[in-house]
Amino acid sequence: MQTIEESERAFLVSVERDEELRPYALEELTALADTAGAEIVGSFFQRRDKPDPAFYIGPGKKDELFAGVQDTASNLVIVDSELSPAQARNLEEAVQCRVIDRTQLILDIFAHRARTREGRLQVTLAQLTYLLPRLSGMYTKFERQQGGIGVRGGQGETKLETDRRKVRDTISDLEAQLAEVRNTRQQQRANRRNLAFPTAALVGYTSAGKSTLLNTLSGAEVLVDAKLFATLDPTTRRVVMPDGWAILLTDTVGFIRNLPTNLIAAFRATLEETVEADFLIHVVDTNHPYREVQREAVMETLESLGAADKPIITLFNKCDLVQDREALQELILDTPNSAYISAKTREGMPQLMDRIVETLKGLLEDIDLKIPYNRSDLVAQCYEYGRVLKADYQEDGIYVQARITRDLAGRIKKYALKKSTDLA
Ligand SMILES: Nc1nc2c(ncn2[C@@H]2O[C@H](COP(=O)(O)OP(=O)(O)OP(=O)(O)O)[C@@H](O)[C@H]2O)c(=O)[nH]1
Ligand SMILES: [Mg+2]
Repeated sequence: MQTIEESERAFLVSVERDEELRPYALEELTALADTAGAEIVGSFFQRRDKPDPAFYIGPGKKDELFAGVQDTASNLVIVDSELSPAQARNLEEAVQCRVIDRTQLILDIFAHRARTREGRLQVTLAQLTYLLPRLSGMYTKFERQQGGIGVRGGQGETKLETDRRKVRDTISDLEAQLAEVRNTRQQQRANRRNLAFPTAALVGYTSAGKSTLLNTLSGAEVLVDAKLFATLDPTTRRVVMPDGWAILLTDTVGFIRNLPTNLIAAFRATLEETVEADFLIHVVDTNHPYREVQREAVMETLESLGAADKPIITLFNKCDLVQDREALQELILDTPNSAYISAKTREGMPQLMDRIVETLKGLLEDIDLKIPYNRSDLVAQCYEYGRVLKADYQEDGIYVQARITRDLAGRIKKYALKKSTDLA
């Protein structure tokens, strides 16, 4: 299901309380619209405490907006927030052309980007969930007479009722399919957890450089793109630190300001990689003029996912673009557990490794074990999922001093000689 067609002439509309956000709001919306394939021919910004409940923009501005749309011969208006069905309808009447909102725009991009079955199911489900309460308003003269799923283009109540039922049926069907895919994924994750392997997730604003970093660290070939939301489906790679520590690192979908909550819900499964990780690596585009707005949006999203209290390493990426080294130093001093790096030039990789190792140590436990010879596989696991400080092969068993993940420690604690102590 695709909302935007190549080279539609789009006119952007943004309402913000904060005048200072004006250039950013429009720039980001431009990048999104451009990613979706629209041609941006004009824009309209209004400083306003709250969007108008009926029109989104102030009703007094309708004529001005209409003139702008006319002058630029636009055939599509893209609004920077999620619109209520009424706002969308009224705005369409006011500007006399099709109106879509930020959610539809992001969904459109996601629809293009989804590669895996789960990704595609999630996007379609999110699209239909978005569509369902809006069906009644969709039979306007501005609606395109085509549409991938056959729910558009009709007239009248009966058609509406049939369409609603069809959409609901499709939604249940998609949910059932997704449940199945999720089962498989959960199984895979459970298998991974069994290995008690430390896992980390790369999080950050879209285009911060997460995929570039994963590629740099692991030699993976993850799609890197200057466009937004290059990554939609998660990729996991094993990353080995120079002194033998290893983690499983997952690259996942980027966050964005005003990410609608139902979209977050739809991507819950994908984002579970983030929620389940032992720690997070927050990649920041250091040179971005609205870096702090982006950092805040990421932290808010993490909070809504219930992942904000995990250990976080903050990486100030793209430092190759920053001239002022002192400013970088200051950022590091101001931010706990942080480093500045360039995923591109590899600057700062040793510091990043240090941060990872330090964070790992915080996740590990010191443990003294006496392992019977018939369970020598556990010794191997200690080597693989932590650090073996000493292994002494005595007659009555293998005496092992190790620092291992809490998961593994929990599973083999019956072989512990004394109560384990947490590493400070
Ligand atoms: N100069 C510079 N550019 C970088 C660096 N890291 C990434 N980039 C560029 O930033 C853009 C976005 O990089 P990605 O790795 O795709 O970003 P991402 O965070 O994975 O983005 P999404 O998948 O969209 O969330 C690309 O054009 C990269 O080449 C860096 O350290 N320095
Ligand atoms: Mg990416």
